[in-house]
Amino acid sequence: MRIVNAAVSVCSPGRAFVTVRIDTDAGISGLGDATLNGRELAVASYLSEHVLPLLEGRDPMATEALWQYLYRGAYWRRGPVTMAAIGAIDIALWDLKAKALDVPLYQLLGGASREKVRVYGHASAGDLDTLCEAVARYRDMGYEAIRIQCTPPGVEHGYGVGKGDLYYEPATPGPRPAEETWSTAHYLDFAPRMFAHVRDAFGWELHLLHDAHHRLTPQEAAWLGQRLEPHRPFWLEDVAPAELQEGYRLIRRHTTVPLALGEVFNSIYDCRLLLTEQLIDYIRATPSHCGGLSHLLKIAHLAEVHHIRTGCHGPTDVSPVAMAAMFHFDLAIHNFGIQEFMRHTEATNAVFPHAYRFEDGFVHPGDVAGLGVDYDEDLARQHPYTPAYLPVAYLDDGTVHNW
Ligand code: KDG
Ligand code: MG
Repeated sequence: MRIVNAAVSVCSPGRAFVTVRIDTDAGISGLGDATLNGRELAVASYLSEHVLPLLEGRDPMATEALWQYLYRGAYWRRGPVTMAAIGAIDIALWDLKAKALDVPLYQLLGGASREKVRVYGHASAGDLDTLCEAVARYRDMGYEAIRIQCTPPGVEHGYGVGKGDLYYEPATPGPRPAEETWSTAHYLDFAPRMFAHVRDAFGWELHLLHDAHHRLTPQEAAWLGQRLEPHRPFWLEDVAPAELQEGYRLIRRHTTVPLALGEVFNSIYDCRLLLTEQLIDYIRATPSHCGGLSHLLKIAHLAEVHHIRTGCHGPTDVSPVAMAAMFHFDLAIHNFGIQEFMRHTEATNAVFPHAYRFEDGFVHPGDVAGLGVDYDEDLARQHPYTPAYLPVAYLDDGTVHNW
């Protein structure tokens, strides 16, 4: 079997997605997701100008050799654009390989290690009582694990507060990013009260998660972690940026709160120290941003050696193609922890019909050969690309902060 064609397309059924399709002379095709929120055209162009033309005539079953060729062969290594492009090719090749062997993809990753994949949903609101209503809504849908986000009084936009009931989409359409003002002091005052309020309302029946979205220093993160310990969060996510991985030593020394990190990572080198020193509990790297399944498996195996579990990033800005890749991966690897599952809109699901299904707080990837996802290209063409950007955050004196 040889690759005869590889193409990338960008569509916006509610939000933008970058999709790769690889075709073979055996009539089998594979799909990959190359979506990088707010930078979609950079990845699409890297793919169409520099990567896809190299694939014709190659053996699609040689996933590892092709990965190494695209990674080492470019000379310029790592980075979000390059690794999203390699990730999409790799996911498409695994999809193809599983279709060629007529098995659901998880069978090639070790087979099922569990019956189903525990997922968490996103409850958010502008005040605590409405937050509890959102938590109850997710609980009633069967979710056992729920991320809670609420706008702190005195802060214009709390991170992670969605506009609708079930869909959270931080990117706003337009030629420039929206601007938001942030106050760490108000947030630190409020976050422990938010946890206390939700625990009072729901007791211990739910796993509660929270995302600080890179906005604290390690010292502030340690302070917050200590105050959240009595409320036993499932995890506290992205408390501080991790360009300085050593910074997590300080956080770890001061709090036992479980830490999750890595949704912006694009290679194993971004988390090597975090894993080998056991500075985190959950690694959030995700296949479409982190070099595909081939590379993510290496991260998961290094994590396993150090008693760290996975919690792949699964926001609305990865397409159902990458979501399916995660569900197969989650079902197969031993050190799976939890999977983020933000709901895609009906418009998105119509463009990407899929076999994975949600039931009572868990997802199963389905037993269709390959990933179990299709791409309706005619429908996709009816949703042309609409540029949208993630917001930029400022402190109240005008200093640019981490969004
Ligand atoms: O594109 C950015 C989003 O994916 C991110 O803000 C979502 O932090 C996020 C999460 O935990 O899902
Ligand atoms: Mg996050």
